Parts: sequence; structure tokens; C-alpha cells
Amino acid sequence: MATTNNGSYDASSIQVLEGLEAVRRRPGMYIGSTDIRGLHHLVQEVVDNSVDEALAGACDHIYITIHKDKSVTVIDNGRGIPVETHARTGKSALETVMTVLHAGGKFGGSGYKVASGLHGVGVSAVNALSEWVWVEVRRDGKVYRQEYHEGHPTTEVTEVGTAEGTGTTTTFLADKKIFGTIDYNFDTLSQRFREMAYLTKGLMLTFADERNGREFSFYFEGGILSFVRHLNKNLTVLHQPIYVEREMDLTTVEVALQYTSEFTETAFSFANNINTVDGGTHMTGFRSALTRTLNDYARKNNILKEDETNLSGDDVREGLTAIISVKLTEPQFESQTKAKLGNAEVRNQVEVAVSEGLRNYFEENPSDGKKIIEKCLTTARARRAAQMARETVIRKSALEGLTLPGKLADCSEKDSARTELYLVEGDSAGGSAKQGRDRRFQAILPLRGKILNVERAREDKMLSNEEIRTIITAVGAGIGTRFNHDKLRYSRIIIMTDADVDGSHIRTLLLTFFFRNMPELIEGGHLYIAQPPLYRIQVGKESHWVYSDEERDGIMRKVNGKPVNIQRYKGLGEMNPEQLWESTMDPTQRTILQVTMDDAVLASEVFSMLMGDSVPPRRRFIQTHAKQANLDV
Ligand code: 0RA
Repeated sequence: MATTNNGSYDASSIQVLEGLEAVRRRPGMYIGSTDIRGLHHLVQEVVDNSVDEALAGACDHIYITIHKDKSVTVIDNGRGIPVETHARTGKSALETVMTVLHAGGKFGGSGYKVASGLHGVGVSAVNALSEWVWVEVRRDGKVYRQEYHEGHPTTEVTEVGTAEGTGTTTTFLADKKIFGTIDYNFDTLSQRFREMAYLTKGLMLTFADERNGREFSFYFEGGILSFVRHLNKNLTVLHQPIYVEREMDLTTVEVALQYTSEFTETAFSFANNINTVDGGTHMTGFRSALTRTLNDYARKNNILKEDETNLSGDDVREGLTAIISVKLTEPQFESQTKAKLGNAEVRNQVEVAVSEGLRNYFEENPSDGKKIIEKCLTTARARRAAQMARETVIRKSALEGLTLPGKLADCSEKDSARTELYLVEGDSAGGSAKQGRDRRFQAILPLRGKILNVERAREDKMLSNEEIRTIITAVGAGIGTRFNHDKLRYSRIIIMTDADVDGSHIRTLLLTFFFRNMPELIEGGHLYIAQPPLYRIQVGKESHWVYSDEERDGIMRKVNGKPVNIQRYKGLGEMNPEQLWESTMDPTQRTILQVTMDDAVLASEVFSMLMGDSVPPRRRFIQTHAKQANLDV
């Protein structure tokens, strides 16, 4: 039962009762859900209050412990929640914080700048949803304690001992009547505490789990700068990470960034330590500052010539790793998930902070500035080249229209529903396929050797490649957004390559090409992979085409003393036209595998890894997949 210090009810204690009851009646409204996510929310809320003490500069160590009985203790070495009695309510600040909804940050005055966690219901909601809570405050050399049951105080704030130093200890047991589970997940919480430690430099978070004896401490002297280092630790970086910090009005802006040789951007934004996955005004401010500052710098130093166009947003983002973190007094979140920051003023604050920070950095580190611009220019060139290659191909196929490539041995049937196109590796296999095929409905396009011999096969290089352009013309339906299914010249496109390293490279490359430029072809079920045999086994008078080692072993078990002859085929070129027809192309006997989007996505990933320039993952991939991928390493 809530009582005031003089033991009688008053209006405010009735409000408290109503408030806490409301939380218990509709917990989802306050903490989102009553599953494990809501449960984790409780811990988050209590820890957020201590982190706020750290942000106020009053606390540098927080200990979080999950006990065997599933109660949780959070200890901080902050100033301690005030315990003095408030003149008007007649209640201690501690009791108010613990029992009045949203009372958390209001007692702080000027030192308590950043509103307590935006997860933000206040620790009173945790209290309401707990079977029991007790809080101990160390202040003025004394320890004060108060206990609660389902949100209601069961004791006065009582002096229980003497204290060295200051701080607050909160222990709570989540109410099993409310939560589906009170089994905290160590990994989820510890991941979150790691992130919080990155976002609050100089703060140590120690997380112990007495259920299994695990304990981690997180402390990052460099804060988000350490975060960026961590994200990039396996990548090739272009320079040391750049760090910008600035306070404007009541907003603190912190940005850390570093360029790598990757082709993608990794940027995370936070507002008051909340991961704004949908970005918002801080992200917008950051992006426009980055683009503008890099363009200004490039022009001023004549790296970008007068007749050249500006770097685009995409150009400056490729290979970027960045953390944008803002802390502000009254954050406004947009969207259902509260994952987007809405405060309009923040855009300009971040823009100014980042522009000035970057300008200063480049002034002091001109060689880093140059490296970054060069990287962005390379990206810009590649992007333009890809665009031009695409346009050329489209224009050419429009102009040439029916001018089919000379190497194509087309079929006589014109109804594309009945025709198929074999893409064949190598001229000699191509020759055999041309002779062995059924020319009424089978067309053959031989592809020369390694069709794309570039180590970093970017899209532009792919599209400017002669063989690839030939394929586009032969298929006839165009590429990209202009792909037109109705113009398909064949209903089956069949990739036929050798069962060796080169063959698998070419297959990966072709799958990647089709996936990236004609996904509709795959979705429509038009793309196939031929299955050439590995062996021809003659047992007595019977001969078998054999497509796998298992199949070979099965046949060998049934030999029964008859004479056996095994021929192994290393390449398509070793078969004569009749053999190629019989084993691989005859629709009544062959097996062809239909390519799915999943196959193509995988190929595209393999392709990026094999062709990309990021050495460690590439080496790891080749080592782990060498057998499957059939690579000699
Ligand atoms: C209000 C005012 C002051 C500190 C706190 C609240 C406070 C709250 C929590 C919650 C968990 N740990 C906390 N530590 C402090 C400032 C009091 C002063 O000026 O001494």
C-alpha cells in the first residue's frame, strides 16, 4: 500500500496507484510486449537510467548481474538517486522516481541533460511489472533503502548503513504473472551492452550471468571510433578512422568514419543510444555534409577538374563505414517502429559538425583526403562506365535488331516456345555441339575460353565484354529494366561447361550475369545447366553414361567378372558429336538442372568473393569451399 510520509492518502498517491495499475493492466503499451523482448526491455530501462548518469559525467562503471533466481541487479557509481523529501508531495525523490510514471529525469535539473532512456517509460514501469524491487542509494556517506511489491512501496526510505562513495543499486524480479518467460538471453543482452559501451566512451559495462558463470566487461576508450575499427577489422582500410565530436545548443553530435575497399556502405545511426534503423534527420545531415565537403575539397585541390561533374551521394558512400550518434534533450521519433529521428534542427547541427570536422581533418591530413577522393572518383567512373555500357548494349541491340552474332548456329524453328539455346564453353565443344544437335530446335553459341578474364569484374567490364554482348543479342530480350520477356528467342537457355575449375568459373560468371541483368529469365524458369557425363563405362556389351562417382560405384558393384572399360571425360571436347548428343543434349535421355533464384544468388555471392579484392574472406572462402568449388589452391 502506498503511503505518504505522514501515513495518509492524498491525491498524488491515488494517481500513483492508478498509474501503476494501468501499467500492469496493459503492459504492452509501456514496454511493447510481454515476451522476451519486453522482458529485456525492463533491464534496458534500468540500465538506461544509469547510462544517463554516465552521460551527465557522474558515473563510469555499471554492473549488471542476472542471478540464479532470475532477479537482476544493476549497480552504478553515479551520484545516487536523491532521497530528500519533496516539500509539496511529502515523498522522497526516490519513491517518486520509482512509483510515478515518467518521473525519471525530471529531478535532475541542469546536470541531467539527456532525458532518460527513450525506451523511456521510466523505471516506475519496471517497478510496476516486477514481483518485487529493492533499491539502495549511496549518498552523503549513508546507504538508504526502499522495497516494493508489484510497484507499491512496502517500506519507507530507510537508512540502513554507511557508504563509501556514491551510487545506486536496483534489484528486481520480473513478475511471472505478466511475462511469458523470465529467462533472459545472455547473448542478446550482452550484444546490446557492447553497443552501449561503444556509444558511451569511457563507460565500463560489466555483465555477469550467475546462471552459467559467464561474465563480460565492455569498455571502449575510443567510443564510436572503436566501433568503426571493430566493423572494419577484417577489411582493407584506406586511412585511420576520422572522428568528429561537437556540442551545439543542447545536442551532442558524434561521428566516426573510415573508408574501405569494399563496394558497399555500412552506416549505423543512433539517437540517445537508440539504433535508428530507418535513419532520420541526423543521417540526412551527415550524408549531405559528406557529399558537399568531399566535392568542395576535390575542387579546391583540383583533383576534380572544372569540366568534371560532381561526385554523387552514391559515389561518396561506396566503401564507407560510419557511425552517427546524436544525443539530444527532446528526441522525436517518427514511424511505427520509432526507428527514425524526426527533429528538424538536428539535420543542420549534424551537417555543420561534420562539414567543419571533415574540413579540419583534411587540412591536417591531406594525403588521406586525396586517397578518399580518388576512391570516390574510381567509383564514379565505374558507375558511369556501367551506365554507358548498358546504354550501348541497348542501343546496339535496338540498331542491330535482327543482326545475330556470327558465331551463333541458330535453329530453324521460329516459335520460341519450342527452342533452346546452348551456351557452350570452348570452340571445340561448340563444334561438336553444332554437329550433334537437332538443328530444328537447338541453337548453339560457343563461348571462347575464359570469357571474362578480369580480376575485379565490375558490371561495366562485364557488359563491355564481347562474349557477354553476344549472349545478350542471341537471347534477344534485352537487359535490366528494359528486359522484355516477349522478345525471348528461346524458352530454354542451357549453360554447358566442362566439369573442371575453368568450367565452374564460367558457370558462376554466367549465372551471376543472368542474375544481375536478366533475373526474369531465372524467375521464369528459362535458365538451365547441362549435366555432361563424367564417365562412359562399358560392361561386357552394355555401355553406360555415368554422371557421378556414386553412380560409377553402383555399376562397378554389378560387374560380376565381365570385362570392363572405363573412360573418364575431363571436358566436353573429348566427346564426338554423337556422344555429346546422346549423353548431354538428347531431350529424351539428358538431365538438365533448372536454375533457381537461390542458385543464382549463391553464384553471385561466390562471384563477388572470387573476383572481389578483399583478401581475407576470399582466402577463407576458397579454403572452406575448395572441394565443392573444385578449385586448385
Ligand atoms: C535525479 C537526480 C540526480 C541523479 C539521479 C536522478 C540518478 C538517477 C539514477 C537512476 C539510476 N542511477 C541513478 N543515478 C542518479 C542528481 C542528484 C545530484 O545532483 O546529486
